[in-house]
Amino acid sequence: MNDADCIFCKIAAGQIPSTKIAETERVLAFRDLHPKAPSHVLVIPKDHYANATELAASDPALAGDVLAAAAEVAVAEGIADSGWRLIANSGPDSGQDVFHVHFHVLGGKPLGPMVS
Ligand code: D5M
Repeated sequence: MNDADCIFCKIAAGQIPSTKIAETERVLAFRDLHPKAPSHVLVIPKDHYANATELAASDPALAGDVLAAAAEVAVAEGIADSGWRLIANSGPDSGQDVFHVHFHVLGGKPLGPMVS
């Protein structure tokens, strides 16, 4: 499942470069282009789902794989013990900019309040 106009589909297909952190058959983790913390990694399913609502409803097993990958990224980034944040903006009020579901793994400094 793929969307020809989707930038994260293109990253998953290797058509646009990214700094990969981890990859499995169905999941990819790569560094955010505009990091908001010392560690800022995006974890995506390679298949196209617009947001977390759609992913969870369509393929809960894949949603679990993405969560497990995010936790592995936190370990690999050395932030599992100090603390890290997992965010999936989903839908208009969230400020989601890229409409291919992605989970932000953030850490490496005290992150402050979650919602401003
Ligand atoms: O977050 C979308 C995030 O996607 C935002 O933090 C920038 C990031 N982004 C956009 N294009 C790229 C590329 N090409 N590589 C890496 N990261 C990228 P949202 O939750 O939708 O607001």
